[in-house]
Amino acid sequence: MHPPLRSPDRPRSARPAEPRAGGPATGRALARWLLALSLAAAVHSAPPTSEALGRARSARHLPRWLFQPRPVAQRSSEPIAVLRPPVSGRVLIRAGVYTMGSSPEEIALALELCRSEPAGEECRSEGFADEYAPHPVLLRDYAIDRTEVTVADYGRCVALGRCAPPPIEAGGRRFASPELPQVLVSWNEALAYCRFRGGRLPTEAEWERAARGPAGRRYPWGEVYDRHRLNGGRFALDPFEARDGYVELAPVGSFLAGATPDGIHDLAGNVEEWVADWYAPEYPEATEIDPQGPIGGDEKVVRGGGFGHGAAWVRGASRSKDVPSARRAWRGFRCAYEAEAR
Ligand SMILES: [Ca+2]
Ligand SMILES: [Ca+2]
Repeated sequence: MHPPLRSPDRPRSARPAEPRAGGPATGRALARWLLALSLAAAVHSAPPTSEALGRARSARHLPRWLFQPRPVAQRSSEPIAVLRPPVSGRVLIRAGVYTMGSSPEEIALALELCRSEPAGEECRSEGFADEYAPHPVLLRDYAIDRTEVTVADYGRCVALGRCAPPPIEAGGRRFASPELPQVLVSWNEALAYCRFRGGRLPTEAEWERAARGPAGRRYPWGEVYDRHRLNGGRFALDPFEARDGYVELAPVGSFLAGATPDGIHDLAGNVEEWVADWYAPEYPEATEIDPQGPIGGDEKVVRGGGFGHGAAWVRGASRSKDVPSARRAWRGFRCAYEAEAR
């Protein structure tokens, strides 16, 4: 589960670069400090059962380049603007079986990754126990957005009166650029947008299949973490990581080398993503067919980690959760569609 635990008493281990946009320097510093505190407050709280813990321990689609290329500054720290066509559209994922969830060995590796972070002494294996048990899942054909839903996308729905305007206060205006992922939306608002588009939120199983592929790779691009392939962060009092080019949000599709082989972007990092399912602290061991998650609950599943999360929390199998009404500056979503609706 993520986001990582963090101690407010821990000294700052490093200063990140200044944000790309925002208000006066002191205002930005305050905003970032508040965001860091908010990230810390959003710590996963529900420990898994001792039974789950014991087990954990023992153990396509052609791109449509119909748009004019537009300049996109790919790295905020470099003075070069990289011209590339915008990423858009959907990817069809064919029906098939894959293994959802993590083995005890994979959970142990996640813990190792966690312990390598600046605040690694706070890592506990129970933080990842909810990825257990690995189990076969059969999914039907479905389609999923290539990118996180953008501010421009969401704004079209707002303009038509079909979506609620996001509560962007003065301090959050830096999150309102058209090419950035839409943040500060509740689960219900995310669902309303996807319905407006003729879709729905992806199930947790669909999201994980999109990120891990049929063979269950660890990250969208492969097996090894590489901070240059995503907009991520770190497990520390100050979770911001600017060495990937972005302190906070990045324009969607900025990390071409971080896409899945079938061209789905930012499934690791940038914004963590709402999915359809209610949260349950463990998976069944039996084979599931097109699982939809529990029939009810208090919290919805969130996937993929955001710009404040490190290597362990941006794995394709990593899970998090939050109450449906929550709005976070590091959380967005993407939509899924029935295959025939493409
Ligand atoms: Ca970053
Ligand atoms: Ca993401």
